[in-house]
Amino acid sequence: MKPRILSFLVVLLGTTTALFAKKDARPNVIIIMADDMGWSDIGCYGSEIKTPNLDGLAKKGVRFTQFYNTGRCCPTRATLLTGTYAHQAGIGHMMGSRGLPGYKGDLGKNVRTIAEVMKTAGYSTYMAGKWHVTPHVRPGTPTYNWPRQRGFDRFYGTIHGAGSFFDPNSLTRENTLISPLTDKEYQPKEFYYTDAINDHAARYVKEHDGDQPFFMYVAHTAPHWPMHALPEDIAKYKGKYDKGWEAMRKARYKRQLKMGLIEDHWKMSPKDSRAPAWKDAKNKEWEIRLMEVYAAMVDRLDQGIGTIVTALKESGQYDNTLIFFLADNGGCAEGMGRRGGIQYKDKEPDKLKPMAKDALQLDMIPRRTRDGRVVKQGTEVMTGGPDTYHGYGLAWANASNTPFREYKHWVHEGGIGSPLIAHWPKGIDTNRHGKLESQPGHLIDLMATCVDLGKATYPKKVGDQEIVPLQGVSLAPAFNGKDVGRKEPLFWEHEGNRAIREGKWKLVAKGARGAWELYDLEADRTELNDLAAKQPERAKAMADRWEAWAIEAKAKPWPWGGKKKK
Ligand SMILES: [Ca+2]
Repeated sequence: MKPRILSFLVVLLGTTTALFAKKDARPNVIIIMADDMGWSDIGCYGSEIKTPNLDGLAKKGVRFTQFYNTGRCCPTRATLLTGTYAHQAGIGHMMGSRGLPGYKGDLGKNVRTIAEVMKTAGYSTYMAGKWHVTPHVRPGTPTYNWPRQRGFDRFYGTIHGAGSFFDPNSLTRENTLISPLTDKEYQPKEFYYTDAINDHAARYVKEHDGDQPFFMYVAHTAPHWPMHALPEDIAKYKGKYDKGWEAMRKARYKRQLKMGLIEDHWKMSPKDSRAPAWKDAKNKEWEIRLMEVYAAMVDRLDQGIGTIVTALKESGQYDNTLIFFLADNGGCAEGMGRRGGIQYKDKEPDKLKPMAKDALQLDMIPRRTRDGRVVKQGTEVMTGGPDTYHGYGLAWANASNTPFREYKHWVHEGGIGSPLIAHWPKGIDTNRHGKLESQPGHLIDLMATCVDLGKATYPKKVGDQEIVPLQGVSLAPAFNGKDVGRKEPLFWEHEGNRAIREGKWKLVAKGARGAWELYDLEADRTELNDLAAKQPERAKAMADRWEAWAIEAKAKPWPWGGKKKK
Protein backbone atom coordinates (compact mmCIF):
# COMPACT_ATOMS: atom_id res chain seq x y z
CA MET A 1 0.00 0.00 0.00
CA LYS A 2 1.26 3.44 -0.89
CA PRO A 3 2.24 5.53 2.14
CA ARG A 4 -0.19 8.30 1.18
CA ILE A 5 -3.18 5.93 1.09
CA LEU A 6 -2.09 4.38 4.35
CA SER A 7 -1.94 7.73 6.10
CA PHE A 8 -5.35 8.63 4.62
CA LEU A 9 -6.81 5.44 6.11
CA VAL A 10 -5.21 6.13 9.47
CA VAL A 11 -6.72 9.64 9.54
CA LEU A 12 -10.12 8.26 8.46
CA LEU A 13 -10.01 5.59 11.14
CA GLY A 14 -9.02 8.16 13.74
CA THR A 15 -11.88 10.47 12.76
CA THR A 16 -14.42 7.63 12.86
CA THR A 17 -13.21 6.55 16.29
CA ALA A 18 -13.46 10.12 17.54
CA LEU A 19 -16.98 10.48 16.13
CA PHE A 20 -18.25 7.39 17.90
CA ALA A 21 -16.18 7.80 21.03
CA LYS A 22 -18.21 8.15 24.20
CA LYS A 23 -17.89 11.20 26.41
CA ASP A 24 -14.67 11.09 28.41
CA ALA A 25 -15.20 8.39 31.05
CA ARG A 26 -12.59 9.70 33.45
CA PRO A 27 -14.00 11.23 36.65
CA ASN A 28 -13.92 14.82 37.80
CA VAL A 29 -11.99 15.10 41.05
CA ILE A 30 -12.78 17.65 43.78
CA ILE A 31 -10.56 17.90 46.87
CA ILE A 32 -12.20 19.89 49.67
CA MET A 33 -10.03 20.69 52.67
CA ALA A 34 -10.82 22.25 56.06
CA ASP A 35 -8.20 24.26 57.96
CA ASP A 36 -7.19 23.48 61.58
CA MET A 37 -10.03 21.04 62.14
CA GLY A 38 -9.80 18.14 64.58
CA TRP A 39 -10.44 14.48 63.77
CA SER A 40 -13.76 14.43 65.64
CA ASP A 41 -15.24 17.75 64.43
CA ILE A 42 -17.72 16.51 61.82
CA GLY A 43 -20.82 14.42 62.46
CA CYS A 44 -19.63 11.28 60.68
CA TYR A 45 -16.45 11.28 62.82
CA GLY A 46 -18.27 11.71 66.13
CA SER A 47 -19.15 15.39 66.39
CA GLU A 48 -22.30 17.01 67.73
CA ILE A 49 -21.77 19.76 65.10
CA LYS A 50 -24.39 19.47 62.37
CA THR A 51 -22.73 18.45 59.11
CA PRO A 52 -25.55 16.76 57.14
CA ASN A 53 -23.91 17.28 53.76
CA LEU A 54 -20.61 15.67 54.75
CA ASP A 55 -22.48 12.92 56.59
CA GLY A 56 -24.47 12.36 53.38
CA LEU A 57 -21.25 11.97 51.37
CA ALA A 58 -19.95 9.53 54.00
CA LYS A 59 -23.19 7.54 53.91
CA LYS A 60 -22.84 6.92 50.18
CA GLY A 61 -19.06 6.86 50.21
CA VAL A 62 -16.16 5.50 52.25
CA ARG A 63 -14.58 6.99 55.38
CA PHE A 64 -10.86 6.40 55.93
CA THR A 65 -10.08 5.98 59.62
CA GLN A 66 -6.28 6.29 59.37
CA PHE A 67 -5.67 9.11 56.95
CA TYR A 68 -2.85 11.56 57.63
CA ASN A 69 -1.85 15.14 56.87
CA THR A 70 1.49 16.77 57.79
CA GLY A 71 0.36 18.59 60.96
CA ARG A 72 0.53 22.16 59.63
CA CYS A 73 -0.92 24.49 56.97
CA CYS A 74 1.96 25.17 54.53
CA PRO A 75 3.57 21.72 54.46
CA THR A 76 0.16 20.07 54.06
CA ARG A 77 -0.66 22.26 51.08
CA ALA A 78 2.74 21.67 49.48
CA THR A 79 2.38 17.92 49.96
CA LEU A 80 -1.22 17.72 48.79
CA LEU A 81 -0.50 19.77 45.69
CA THR A 82 2.65 17.93 44.63
CA GLY A 83 2.39 14.34 45.89
CA THR A 84 5.85 14.73 47.44
CA TYR A 85 6.90 15.31 51.05
CA ALA A 86 6.79 19.01 51.90
CA HIS A 87 10.58 19.31 52.32
CA GLN A 88 11.11 17.87 48.84
CA ALA A 89 8.88 20.68 47.56
CA GLY A 90 10.95 23.24 49.54
CA ILE A 91 8.26 23.88 52.20
CA GLY A 92 9.44 21.99 55.29
CA HIS A 93 8.17 24.83 57.45
CA MET A 94 6.17 27.95 56.64
CA MET A 95 6.52 30.78 54.08
CA GLY A 96 9.95 32.36 54.33
CA SER A 97 13.39 30.96 53.61
CA ARG A 98 15.52 29.35 56.32
CA GLY A 99 18.44 29.08 53.91
CA LEU A 100 18.26 25.28 53.72
CA PRO A 101 17.22 23.11 50.74
CA GLY A 102 14.09 21.72 52.42
CA TYR A 103 13.10 25.04 53.97
CA LYS A 104 12.87 27.61 51.18
CA GLY A 105 9.26 28.56 51.96
CA ASP A 106 8.37 28.79 48.27
CA LEU A 107 7.05 25.92 46.13
CA GLY A 108 9.94 24.46 44.12
CA LYS A 109 10.31 24.08 40.36
CA ASN A 110 11.41 20.51 41.02
CA VAL A 111 7.82 19.50 41.82
CA ARG A 112 4.58 19.69 39.83
CA THR A 113 1.13 20.48 41.16
CA ILE A 114 -1.80 18.11 40.58
CA ALA A 115 -3.26 20.86 38.38
CA GLU A 116 -0.11 20.98 36.23
CA VAL A 117 -0.08 17.21 35.84
CA MET A 118 -3.83 16.87 35.19
CA LYS A 119 -3.70 19.60 32.55
CA THR A 120 -1.29 17.49 30.54
CA ALA A 121 -3.99 14.80 30.55
CA GLY A 122 -6.61 17.23 29.24
CA TYR A 123 -8.32 18.16 32.50
CA SER A 124 -9.70 21.61 33.23
CA THR A 125 -8.38 22.87 36.56
CA TYR A 126 -10.03 25.15 39.11
CA MET A 127 -9.20 26.40 42.55
CA ALA A 128 -11.11 28.29 45.23
CA GLY A 129 -9.62 29.16 48.62
CA LYS A 130 -6.31 29.34 50.46
CA TRP A 131 -3.03 28.89 48.60
CA HIS A 132 -0.24 29.46 51.20
CA VAL A 133 2.78 27.98 49.40
CA THR A 134 4.66 31.16 48.53
CA PRO A 135 5.98 34.12 50.57
CA HIS A 136 5.01 36.54 47.77
CA VAL A 137 1.61 37.77 48.88
CA ARG A 138 1.67 41.54 48.53
CA PRO A 139 0.96 43.81 45.55
CA GLY A 140 3.90 44.06 43.18
CA THR A 141 5.59 40.87 44.39
CA PRO A 142 6.35 38.06 41.91
CA THR A 143 3.39 35.87 41.00
CA TYR A 144 5.29 32.95 39.44
CA ASN A 145 4.10 30.71 42.25
CA TRP A 146 0.47 31.84 42.35
CA PRO A 147 -2.21 29.30 41.38
CA ARG A 148 -2.66 30.55 37.79
CA GLN A 149 1.05 30.04 37.16
CA ARG A 150 1.01 26.62 38.85
CA GLY A 151 -1.53 24.89 36.65
CA PHE A 152 -4.93 26.30 37.55
CA ASP A 153 -7.19 27.67 34.79
CA ARG A 154 -9.29 29.65 37.24
CA PHE A 155 -8.57 30.92 40.75
CA TYR A 156 -10.42 32.83 43.43
CA GLY A 157 -9.12 32.93 46.98
CA THR A 158 -6.30 34.10 49.23
CA ILE A 159 -2.57 33.77 48.66
CA HIS A 160 -1.76 34.17 52.38
CA GLY A 161 -2.72 31.64 55.05
CA ALA A 162 -5.02 33.41 57.50
CA GLY A 163 -7.16 36.49 57.94
CA SER A 164 -10.57 37.89 58.73
CA PHE A 165 -13.52 35.93 57.33
CA PHE A 166 -15.32 39.22 56.70
CA ASP A 167 -12.37 40.91 54.99
CA PRO A 168 -9.69 38.36 54.07
CA ASN A 169 -6.04 39.21 53.73
CA SER A 170 -4.66 38.98 50.14
CA LEU A 171 -8.01 38.23 48.46
CA THR A 172 -7.26 37.52 44.82
CA ARG A 173 -9.19 36.82 41.66
CA GLU A 174 -7.06 35.12 39.00
CA ASN A 175 -3.85 37.18 39.27
CA THR A 176 -5.24 40.39 40.75
CA LEU A 177 -5.48 41.35 44.41
CA ILE A 178 -8.99 42.67 45.08
CA SER A 179 -11.21 44.20 47.75
CA PRO A 180 -14.38 42.21 48.47
CA LEU A 181 -16.35 45.46 48.45
CA THR A 182 -15.45 46.49 44.92
CA ASP A 183 -15.28 43.04 43.32
CA LYS A 184 -17.77 43.36 40.45
CA GLU A 185 -18.02 39.61 39.94
CA TYR A 186 -19.18 38.71 43.45
CA GLN A 187 -21.40 40.90 45.60
CA PRO A 188 -23.30 38.79 48.14
CA LYS A 189 -25.60 40.41 50.73
CA GLU A 190 -22.89 39.96 53.33
CA PHE A 191 -19.38 38.84 52.49
CA TYR A 192 -18.24 35.76 54.44
CA TYR A 193 -15.14 33.99 53.15
CA THR A 194 -16.36 30.42 53.65
CA ASP A 195 -19.42 31.21 51.52
CA ALA A 196 -17.28 33.02 48.94
CA ILE A 197 -15.07 29.93 48.53
CA ASN A 198 -17.99 27.52 48.22
CA ASP A 199 -19.95 29.86 45.91
CA HIS A 200 -16.96 30.07 43.56
CA ALA A 201 -16.46 26.32 43.64
CA ALA A 202 -20.14 25.85 42.74
CA ARG A 203 -19.80 28.43 40.01
CA TYR A 204 -16.80 26.66 38.47
CA VAL A 205 -18.80 23.42 38.47
CA LYS A 206 -21.75 25.10 36.72
CA GLU A 207 -19.58 26.91 34.20
CA HIS A 208 -17.45 23.89 33.37
CA ASP A 209 -17.76 23.44 29.65
CA GLY A 210 -16.73 20.70 27.27
CA ASP A 211 -16.31 16.94 27.30
CA GLN A 212 -13.09 16.92 29.27
CA PRO A 213 -13.28 16.29 33.04
CA PHE A 214 -12.08 18.77 35.65
CA PHE A 215 -9.92 18.79 38.76
CA MET A 216 -10.90 21.26 41.47
CA TYR A 217 -9.16 22.14 44.74
CA VAL A 218 -11.37 23.81 47.36
CA ALA A 219 -9.12 24.95 50.21
CA HIS A 220 -11.11 26.41 53.08
CA THR A 221 -9.75 28.58 55.88
CA ALA A 222 -12.52 27.49 58.30
CA PRO A 223 -12.36 26.73 61.15
CA HIS A 224 -8.84 28.23 61.53
CA TRP A 225 -8.74 31.31 63.79
CA PRO A 226 -10.16 33.93 64.00
CA MET A 227 -13.45 32.57 65.35
CA HIS A 228 -15.68 34.43 62.91
CA ALA A 229 -19.18 33.24 62.05
CA LEU A 230 -22.57 34.47 60.96
CA PRO A 231 -25.14 35.19 63.72
CA GLU A 232 -27.75 32.73 62.37
CA ASP A 233 -25.22 29.89 62.52
CA ILE A 234 -23.92 30.83 65.98
CA ALA A 235 -27.52 30.85 67.26
CA LYS A 236 -27.87 27.13 66.42
CA TYR A 237 -25.15 26.28 68.96
CA LYS A 238 -26.29 28.55 71.78
CA GLY A 239 -26.10 26.52 74.99
CA LYS A 240 -24.66 23.41 73.30
CA TYR A 241 -21.29 23.70 75.06
CA ASP A 242 -22.41 24.78 78.51
CA LYS A 243 -21.15 21.53 80.02
CA GLY A 244 -17.57 22.22 78.90
CA TRP A 245 -14.73 20.40 77.17
CA GLU A 246 -14.56 17.20 79.22
CA ALA A 247 -18.24 16.49 78.56
CA MET A 248 -17.71 17.17 74.85
CA ARG A 249 -14.77 14.74 74.69
CA LYS A 250 -16.66 12.00 76.46
CA ALA A 251 -19.73 12.36 74.23
CA ARG A 252 -17.61 12.28 71.07
CA TYR A 253 -15.59 9.27 72.24
CA LYS A 254 -18.83 7.42 72.95
CA ARG A 255 -20.20 8.20 69.48
CA GLN A 256 -16.95 7.15 67.82
CA LEU A 257 -17.06 3.80 69.60
CA LYS A 258 -20.67 3.30 68.57
CA MET A 259 -19.86 4.11 64.92
CA GLY A 260 -16.95 1.68 64.93
CA LEU A 261 -14.55 4.49 63.98
CA ILE A 262 -12.30 3.45 66.84
CA GLU A 263 -11.68 0.09 68.50
CA ASP A 264 -13.13 -0.69 71.92
CA HIS A 265 -9.66 -1.32 73.33
CA TRP A 266 -8.30 2.10 72.32
CA LYS A 267 -8.54 4.14 75.49
CA MET A 268 -9.25 7.82 75.24
CA SER A 269 -6.13 9.90 75.87
CA PRO A 270 -6.29 11.68 79.25
CA LYS A 271 -7.41 15.30 79.24
CA ASP A 272 -4.42 17.55 78.51
CA SER A 273 -3.11 18.63 81.92
CA ARG A 274 -2.63 22.18 80.61
CA ALA A 275 -6.41 22.46 80.14
CA PRO A 276 -8.17 23.27 83.43
CA ALA A 277 -10.99 21.06 84.63
CA TRP A 278 -14.18 22.65 83.33
CA LYS A 279 -15.44 23.23 86.86
CA ASP A 280 -12.33 25.36 87.55
CA ALA A 281 -12.31 27.18 84.20
CA LYS A 282 -12.25 30.98 84.29
CA ASN A 283 -14.33 33.13 81.94
CA LYS A 284 -16.78 30.31 81.26
CA GLU A 285 -19.21 32.39 79.17
CA TRP A 286 -16.32 33.61 77.03
CA GLU A 287 -14.97 30.08 76.55
CA ILE A 288 -18.41 28.72 75.66
CA ARG A 289 -18.88 31.41 73.06
CA LEU A 290 -15.57 30.46 71.38
CA MET A 291 -16.74 26.89 70.88
CA GLU A 292 -20.22 27.98 69.74
CA VAL A 293 -18.61 30.12 67.05
CA TYR A 294 -16.17 27.35 66.07
CA ALA A 295 -19.11 24.96 65.64
CA ALA A 296 -20.92 27.57 63.55
CA MET A 297 -17.88 27.85 61.27
CA VAL A 298 -17.83 24.10 60.63
CA ASP A 299 -21.61 24.12 60.15
CA ARG A 300 -21.36 26.86 57.52
CA LEU A 301 -18.55 25.03 55.74
CA ASP A 302 -20.82 22.01 55.51
CA GLN A 303 -23.73 24.09 54.19
CA GLY A 304 -21.52 25.31 51.36
CA ILE A 305 -20.48 21.77 50.49
CA GLY A 306 -24.22 21.23 49.99
CA THR A 307 -24.13 24.08 47.46
CA ILE A 308 -21.28 22.38 45.55
CA VAL A 309 -23.11 19.02 45.57
CA THR A 310 -26.29 20.69 44.27
CA ALA A 311 -24.29 22.32 41.46
CA LEU A 312 -22.88 18.91 40.52
CA LYS A 313 -26.35 17.34 40.47
CA GLU A 314 -27.96 20.16 38.50
CA SER A 315 -25.22 20.09 35.88
CA GLY A 316 -25.38 16.30 35.51
CA GLN A 317 -21.85 15.76 36.82
CA TYR A 318 -22.61 14.25 40.22
CA ASP A 319 -22.32 10.55 39.35
CA ASN A 320 -18.86 10.73 37.87
CA THR A 321 -17.24 13.14 40.31
CA LEU A 322 -14.92 11.90 43.03
CA ILE A 323 -15.17 14.16 46.07
CA PHE A 324 -12.53 13.99 48.78
CA PHE A 325 -12.96 15.81 52.09
CA LEU A 326 -10.11 16.17 54.58
CA ALA A 327 -8.42 18.55 57.06
CA ASP A 328 -4.95 20.12 56.73
CA ASN A 329 -3.96 19.51 60.39
CA GLY A 330 -5.50 18.70 63.74
CA GLY A 331 -7.25 21.06 66.16
CA CYS A 332 -5.12 24.11 67.01
CA ALA A 333 -3.96 24.83 70.57
CA GLU A 334 -2.41 28.21 69.72
CA GLY A 335 -3.41 30.98 72.10
CA MET A 336 -4.32 33.62 69.50
CA GLY A 337 -6.01 36.62 71.13
CA ARG A 338 -6.62 34.84 74.43
CA ARG A 339 -4.74 37.11 76.86
CA GLY A 340 -6.85 38.84 79.51
CA GLY A 341 -8.22 42.34 79.02
CA ILE A 342 -8.94 44.07 75.73
CA GLN A 343 -6.04 44.05 73.27
CA TYR A 344 -6.04 46.46 70.33
CA LYS A 345 -4.01 46.04 67.18
CA ASP A 346 -4.74 49.69 66.31
CA LYS A 347 -2.52 52.23 68.04
CA GLU A 348 -5.25 54.89 67.99
CA PRO A 349 -8.41 52.94 68.77
CA ASP A 350 -10.47 56.01 69.68
CA LYS A 351 -10.17 57.73 66.32
CA LEU A 352 -12.71 56.49 63.79
CA LYS A 353 -10.94 55.71 60.53
CA PRO A 354 -13.02 53.66 58.11
CA MET A 355 -11.07 51.82 55.44
CA ALA A 356 -11.70 52.81 51.81
CA LYS A 357 -13.95 50.41 49.90
CA ASP A 358 -11.33 49.71 47.28
CA ALA A 359 -8.37 49.46 49.70
CA LEU A 360 -6.68 46.07 49.73
CA GLN A 361 -6.75 44.20 53.02
CA LEU A 362 -3.16 43.06 53.61
CA ASP A 363 -3.20 42.52 57.38
CA MET A 364 -3.62 39.03 58.83
CA ILE A 365 -5.21 40.71 61.86
CA PRO A 366 -7.00 43.80 60.50
CA ARG A 367 -6.71 46.82 62.74
CA ARG A 368 -10.25 47.91 61.88
CA THR A 369 -13.34 46.69 60.15
CA ARG A 370 -14.14 48.41 56.88
CA ASP A 371 -16.62 50.72 58.66
CA GLY A 372 -14.01 51.80 61.20
CA ARG A 373 -14.68 49.62 64.27
CA VAL A 374 -11.43 48.63 65.99
CA VAL A 375 -10.61 44.93 66.08
CA LYS A 376 -10.29 43.63 69.63
CA GLN A 377 -8.77 40.62 71.32
CA GLY A 378 -8.68 39.35 74.90
CA THR A 379 -11.11 37.92 77.39
CA GLU A 380 -13.32 40.99 77.72
CA VAL A 381 -14.62 40.72 74.17
CA MET A 382 -17.08 38.03 73.14
CA THR A 383 -15.89 36.49 69.90
CA GLY A 384 -17.64 35.99 66.56
CA GLY A 385 -17.96 39.35 64.78
CA PRO A 386 -15.62 41.13 62.34
CA ASP A 387 -14.32 43.37 65.16
CA THR A 388 -12.94 40.39 67.15
CA TYR A 389 -9.95 38.07 66.63
CA HIS A 390 -9.49 34.94 68.77
CA GLY A 391 -8.45 31.30 68.65
CA TYR A 392 -10.58 28.77 70.57
CA GLY A 393 -7.55 27.58 72.55
CA LEU A 394 -5.96 24.40 73.83
CA ALA A 395 -8.81 22.95 75.90
CA TRP A 396 -11.37 22.97 73.09
CA ALA A 397 -8.70 21.79 70.64
CA ASN A 398 -8.06 18.85 72.97
CA ALA A 399 -11.74 17.96 72.56
CA SER A 400 -11.62 18.54 68.77
CA ASN A 401 -8.91 15.90 68.54
CA THR A 402 -10.83 13.24 70.51
CA PRO A 403 -9.64 10.57 71.25
CA PHE A 404 -6.05 11.46 70.32
CA ARG A 405 -3.09 13.25 71.91
CA GLU A 406 -1.52 16.54 70.83
CA TYR A 407 -2.42 19.17 68.24
CA LYS A 408 -1.54 21.01 65.05
CA HIS A 409 2.34 21.28 64.88
CA TRP A 410 2.92 17.85 66.49
CA VAL A 411 2.96 14.52 64.69
CA HIS A 412 1.20 12.41 67.28
CA GLU A 413 -2.21 11.29 66.03
CA GLY A 414 -3.99 14.45 67.27
CA GLY A 415 -1.79 16.60 65.03
CA ILE A 416 -1.80 14.53 61.84
CA GLY A 417 -4.98 12.42 62.02
CA SER A 418 -7.51 13.68 59.46
CA PRO A 419 -10.94 12.57 58.37
CA LEU A 420 -10.98 11.47 54.74
CA ILE A 421 -14.32 10.98 53.04
CA ALA A 422 -14.28 9.61 49.49
CA HIS A 423 -17.56 9.85 47.56
CA TRP A 424 -17.96 8.78 43.93
CA PRO A 425 -21.26 7.22 42.80
CA LYS A 426 -19.78 5.70 39.63
CA GLY A 427 -16.60 4.42 41.20
CA ILE A 428 -17.54 3.16 44.67
CA ASP A 429 -19.67 0.00 44.85
CA THR A 430 -22.98 0.36 46.67
CA ASN A 431 -22.00 -2.42 49.08
CA ARG A 432 -19.19 -0.13 50.27
CA HIS A 433 -21.49 2.79 51.02
CA GLY A 434 -21.12 4.02 54.57
CA LYS A 435 -18.19 1.67 55.20
CA LEU A 436 -15.00 2.44 57.08
CA GLU A 437 -11.61 1.84 55.50
CA SER A 438 -8.69 1.29 57.88
CA GLN A 439 -5.75 1.17 55.43
CA PRO A 440 -3.49 4.10 56.26
CA GLY A 441 -3.45 6.91 53.71
CA HIS A 442 -1.47 10.14 53.43
CA LEU A 443 -1.64 13.40 51.49
CA ILE A 444 1.11 12.11 49.18
CA ASP A 445 -1.50 9.64 47.88
CA LEU A 446 -3.86 12.27 46.48
CA MET A 447 -1.64 13.13 43.49
CA ALA A 448 -1.14 9.40 42.87
CA THR A 449 -4.91 8.84 42.97
CA CYS A 450 -5.53 11.69 40.51
CA VAL A 451 -2.82 10.44 38.14
CA ASP A 452 -4.33 6.96 38.31
CA LEU A 453 -7.97 7.96 37.71
CA GLY A 454 -7.13 10.72 35.23
CA LYS A 455 -4.84 8.39 33.26
CA ALA A 456 -2.24 11.12 33.46
CA THR A 457 1.51 10.70 33.22
CA TYR A 458 3.50 11.94 36.17
CA PRO A 459 6.60 13.54 34.61
CA LYS A 460 10.20 12.55 35.29
CA LYS A 461 11.42 15.78 33.78
CA VAL A 462 9.91 19.08 32.65
CA GLY A 463 12.28 20.76 30.20
CA ASP A 464 15.69 20.35 31.80
CA GLN A 465 14.26 20.21 35.29
CA GLU A 466 14.21 16.83 37.02
CA ILE A 467 10.97 16.30 38.93
CA VAL A 468 10.89 14.65 42.38
CA PRO A 469 9.39 11.17 41.93
CA LEU A 470 5.85 10.54 43.09
CA GLN A 471 5.92 9.42 46.73
CA GLY A 472 2.41 8.05 47.26
CA VAL A 473 0.13 5.29 46.00
CA SER A 474 -3.33 5.52 44.46
CA LEU A 475 -6.10 5.18 47.03
CA ALA A 476 -8.60 4.10 44.36
CA PRO A 477 -8.29 0.34 45.15
CA ALA A 478 -9.19 1.11 48.78
CA PHE A 479 -12.52 2.62 47.71
CA ASN A 480 -13.68 -0.92 47.02
CA GLY A 481 -11.77 -2.63 49.81
CA LYS A 482 -8.66 -3.65 47.86
CA ASP A 483 -5.07 -3.29 49.00
CA VAL A 484 -3.36 -0.06 47.94
CA GLY A 485 -0.02 -1.87 47.71
CA ARG A 486 2.03 0.56 49.75
CA LYS A 487 5.67 -0.51 49.91
CA GLU A 488 7.29 2.38 51.75
CA PRO A 489 6.68 3.63 55.31
CA LEU A 490 5.04 7.02 55.86
CA PHE A 491 7.22 9.81 57.27
CA TRP A 492 6.73 13.12 59.08
CA GLU A 493 8.90 16.03 60.19
CA HIS A 494 7.66 19.39 61.43
CA GLU A 495 9.61 21.73 63.74
CA GLY A 496 11.71 18.78 64.86
CA ASN A 497 8.63 16.69 65.65
CA ARG A 498 9.26 13.39 63.89
CA ALA A 499 7.45 10.20 63.01
CA ILE A 500 7.59 7.12 60.84
CA ARG A 501 4.73 4.66 60.37
CA GLU A 502 5.49 1.17 59.09
CA GLY A 503 2.46 -1.13 59.07
CA LYS A 504 0.97 -1.03 62.55
CA TRP A 505 4.12 0.43 64.12
CA LYS A 506 4.66 4.12 64.70
CA LEU A 507 7.81 5.72 66.05
CA VAL A 508 7.25 9.33 67.09
CA ALA A 509 9.07 12.11 68.96
CA LYS A 510 8.38 15.65 70.14
CA GLY A 511 10.88 18.34 69.17
CA ALA A 512 14.38 18.04 67.73
CA ARG A 513 15.73 16.58 70.97
CA GLY A 514 12.75 14.60 72.20
CA ALA A 515 13.15 10.86 72.79
CA TRP A 516 11.58 8.41 70.38
CA GLU A 517 8.35 6.72 71.49
CA LEU A 518 7.15 3.47 69.91
CA TYR A 519 3.50 2.50 69.56
CA ASP A 520 1.59 -0.47 68.23
CA LEU A 521 -1.31 1.39 66.64
CA GLU A 522 -3.37 -1.75 66.20
CA ALA A 523 -3.43 -2.20 69.99
CA ASP A 524 -3.07 1.44 70.95
CA ARG A 525 -4.05 4.05 68.37
CA THR A 526 -4.18 6.77 71.01
CA GLU A 527 -0.44 6.38 71.75
CA LEU A 528 -0.62 5.76 75.48
CA ASN A 529 1.65 2.72 75.89
CA ASP A 530 5.23 3.55 74.80
CA LEU A 531 7.06 0.36 73.84
CA ALA A 532 10.43 1.95 72.96
CA ALA A 533 12.16 0.58 76.06
CA LYS A 534 10.61 -2.87 75.59
CA GLN A 535 11.49 -3.16 71.90
CA PRO A 536 14.77 -1.23 71.51
CA GLU A 537 15.79 -3.08 68.34
CA ARG A 538 12.59 -2.23 66.51
CA ALA A 539 12.82 1.38 67.73
CA LYS A 540 16.45 1.65 66.57
CA ALA A 541 15.71 0.18 63.14
CA MET A 542 12.80 2.54 62.61
CA ALA A 543 14.80 5.55 63.87
CA ASP A 544 17.60 4.69 61.41
CA ARG A 545 15.09 4.45 58.61
CA TRP A 546 13.66 7.85 59.58
CA GLU A 547 17.17 9.40 59.60
CA ALA A 548 17.90 8.06 56.13
CA TRP A 549 14.59 9.44 54.87
CA ALA A 550 15.18 12.82 56.55
CA ILE A 551 18.44 13.29 54.65
CA GLU A 552 17.09 11.99 51.35
CA ALA A 553 13.86 14.03 51.54
CA LYS A 554 15.69 17.19 52.75
CA ALA A 555 13.99 17.29 56.15
CA LYS A 556 17.63 17.47 57.25
CA PRO A 557 19.66 19.61 57.54
CA TRP A 558 17.00 21.38 59.57
CA PRO A 559 16.84 24.78 61.30
CA TRP A 560 15.81 23.52 64.73
CA GLY A 561 18.67 24.49 66.99
CA GLY A 562 22.03 22.88 67.73
CA LYS A 563 23.31 19.41 67.15
CA LYS A 564 21.33 16.55 68.57
CA LYS A 565 23.00 14.90 71.56
CA LYS A 566 24.23 11.43 70.78
CA1 LIG B 1 -4.04 24.63 59.09
